[in-house]
Amino acid sequence: QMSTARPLFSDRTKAIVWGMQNRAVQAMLDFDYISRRAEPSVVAIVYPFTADHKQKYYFGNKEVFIPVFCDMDVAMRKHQEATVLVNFASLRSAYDSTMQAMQHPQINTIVIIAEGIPENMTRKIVKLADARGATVGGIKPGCFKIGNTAGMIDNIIDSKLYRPGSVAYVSRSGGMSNELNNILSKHADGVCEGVAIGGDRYPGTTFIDHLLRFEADPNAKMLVLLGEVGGVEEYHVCRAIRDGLITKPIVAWCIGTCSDMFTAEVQFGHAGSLAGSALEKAVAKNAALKKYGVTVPESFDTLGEAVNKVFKKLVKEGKIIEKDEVEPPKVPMDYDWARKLGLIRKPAAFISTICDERGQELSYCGVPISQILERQLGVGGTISLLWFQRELPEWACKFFELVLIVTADHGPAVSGAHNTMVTARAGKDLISSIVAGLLTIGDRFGGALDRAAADFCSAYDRGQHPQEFVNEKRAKGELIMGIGHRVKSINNPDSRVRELKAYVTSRWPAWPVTRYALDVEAITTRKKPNLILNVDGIIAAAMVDMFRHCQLFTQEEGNNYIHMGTINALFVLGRTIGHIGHYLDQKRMKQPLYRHPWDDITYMSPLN
Ligand code: Q5B
Repeated sequence: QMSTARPLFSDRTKAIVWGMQNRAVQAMLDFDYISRRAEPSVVAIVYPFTADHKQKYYFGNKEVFIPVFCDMDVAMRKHQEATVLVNFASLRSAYDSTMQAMQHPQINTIVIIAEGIPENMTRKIVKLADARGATVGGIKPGCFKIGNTAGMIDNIIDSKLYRPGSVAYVSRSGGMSNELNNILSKHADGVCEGVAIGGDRYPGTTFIDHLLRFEADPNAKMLVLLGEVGGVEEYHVCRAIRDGLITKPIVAWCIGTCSDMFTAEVQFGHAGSLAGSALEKAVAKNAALKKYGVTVPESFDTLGEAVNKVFKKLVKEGKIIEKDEVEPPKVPMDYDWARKLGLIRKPAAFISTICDERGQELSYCGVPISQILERQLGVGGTISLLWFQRELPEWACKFFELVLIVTADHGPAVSGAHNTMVTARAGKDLISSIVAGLLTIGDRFGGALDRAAADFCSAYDRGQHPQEFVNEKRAKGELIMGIGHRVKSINNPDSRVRELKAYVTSRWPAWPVTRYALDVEAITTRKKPNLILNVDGIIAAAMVDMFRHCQLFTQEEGNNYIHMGTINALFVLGRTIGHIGHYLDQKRMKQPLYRHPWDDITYMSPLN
């Protein structure tokens, strides 16, 4: 169905790729570069599921932009120089996109990669293809490479596909073509052009289409056909030889000669590789080819030797003049690939030791989340892994959860909640509003935990009597962190503190620093009833005891955690829950912009 003389590809062939196949496009550009093409072979990409944009690729070590169009017709109109469509559409959309492409006369070759297109659709495509070539893969060294044909760049270099040889071949599939690329580079001077027509029962083009093209191509000095069991295409080749349409020497082999060893009919991988009659068997086709003067080896294993024999003869006859090998330009290796191969290393900008999301399953400090759920480690266990990089005992994890519950909120009047509400009512978003609230956390409000922990444990470690500690603080004019509350007192006890104290004193293996803090409270409350051990203070003292008595931290590690700001984090985390609640509450009730009433502000000018 194809014009016999028309070459499919030249070193100026331009293609449009259907589908966001970044690797395949880059592989084509890498091939172009080592083939010393002046320009990349891919001029546009069609991808209906995106807006028009430009995609970056490398041409050698230069970055180039290739336009991506969501509409194929626009891509064709803007790139009328494109004559090839490499269609990576899935089996569901390959038919429609191919039919659409065939409405553009500029396209003379369509490469369809999808497998599994229904045969009735394939036949319609083949019928309409008329004088166009449809293949699944192909390569013309020095000129053009279709998509992923011939594999990775090192394979292409190894098979010398960056410069033309003298042998043109046609095969069924990419895998078979790869074998030939290798064999022809080792046993002859390499490939002049190679095409894989696909393993379908109704291929877009046939062996004879390409062999007739190769016959007309003065650069193809010898031909290779790698067929397989199934179909009768090889007999068309025999007839063409008989009729003098093919005169160049051919080496051929049909794979699947072992099919006779099976009692039943066997299908070999490809849809078309099934012998429907004795004629379609590989053995019969090999015999027929041999009868018509084709060089047919004893087996696939000796295909290379057969090629070499014919090649040497042509060299001897002066029909092939071997050229000096020229090194191809070096394609810079992709960073990711080089790293995978262990060829390069680079100091990482960040180190992370708590979480890994790269594998199949997210893990927190090495524990997969499915296990965290299965073992019911809960939010406390998750904090234990992500904050402390170890699995803390159940009593500690439950304590974290208890802290989150009791610190989640303490009414709309406290600084944090107030700020969150004012911000929400000013029309700000959730994050701005909760952050506005969180920013009030500090020594006076909710953020006294770290300093309370540090002060209580330092005084305890120094063996300082609680009274001396209170006196020292007073002498220095410092407030005792973790002591005192605006509304709670011994007369109006804080139930949160009571709950936490009950939990710690019943579950902790030892709680000397908590004991010490309670002794301090006994002294301060004698001075003023509101100078109680507050919620910050009890959490702080309990955390010091946890670090020291769970047997999972050294003293130094425990102290480091205290000085890092870890304990305040518990209040921050808990109170975030409440701030979110206040934000949603204000939004739900569509509360207007807040303006503080004048009568609640005393205006005093220093000049009055
Ligand atoms: N005096 C908490 O003060 C508060 C003293 C003290 C020695 C002290 C104050 C304080 C340390 C920081 C701290 C966390 C500002 C508190 C929290 C979360 C919350 C909040 C909520 C929630 C309260 C009156 C007299 C003065 C002071 C003396 C006070 N504190 N002496 N050590 N620690 N504590 N913060 O009531 O002789 O009269 O001059 O800074 O632990 O934030 O619910 O509201 O969940 O949201 O304003 O629970 O204690 O007392 O400053 O008027 O002082 O007591 O020197 O003595 P007040 P002040 P004097 S929990």
